[in-house]
Amino acid sequence: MSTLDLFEGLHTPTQAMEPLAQQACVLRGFALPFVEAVLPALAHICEVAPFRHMVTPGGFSMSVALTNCGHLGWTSDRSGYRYSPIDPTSGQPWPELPSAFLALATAAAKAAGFPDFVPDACLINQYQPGSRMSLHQDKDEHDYTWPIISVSLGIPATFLFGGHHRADKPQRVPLFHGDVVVWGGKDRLRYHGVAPIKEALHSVMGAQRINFTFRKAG
Ligand code: MD6
Ligand code: FE
Repeated sequence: MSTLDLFEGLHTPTQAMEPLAQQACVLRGFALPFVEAVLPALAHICEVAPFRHMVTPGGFSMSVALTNCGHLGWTSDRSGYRYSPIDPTSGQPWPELPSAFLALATAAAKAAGFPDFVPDACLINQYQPGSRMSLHQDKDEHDYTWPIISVSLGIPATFLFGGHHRADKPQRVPLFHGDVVVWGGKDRLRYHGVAPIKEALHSVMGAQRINFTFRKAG
């Protein structure tokens, strides 16, 4: 029996779902039943491909530290943003997408109305107090028909969910340990970001927020 089978049927359609837009929602606490299986897999990834602060094309170091797992990893340097099968730090392929990650991502996508989603990339972000992510669109993927699945662990964050123009005033969405945000379809290219993280301590994760964003990039 695979881990995927173990998680099958764990979630009921009565899951608390908060709409953000027509094809975007928050699934409160959706990741909680997966956390116990996800954390050891995360620890392994961090040994093989440690968190690092990447440099933007503009020459600034990102306040969020990141790593990846899955076939493709998102990277940034002076020459631009891109997906690559190779971790530029190690010269090796990114760690495989763990089965517990795959189970979580596909179950969340299904619950949000994207039953055929299978990710090939998982960008893992580590936010420390003061880290932020300014408003941006996720535009480096090949095919925008697939949604973005964003999983929050650890200390709280305020997710900024905007419109199709940078100047559109974003909704401010509090996110807590175990929450999952899904955006796809006509909402796939909305601007979004994360407000500066406040000092806090989480009983399991400590003084950090970890975010997974699952994509189909290739
Ligand atoms: C979040 N993250 O951390 C949302 N996008 O809640 C993102 O929107 C994001 O973390 C592109 C690359 C990395 C990210
Ligand atoms: Fe994003």
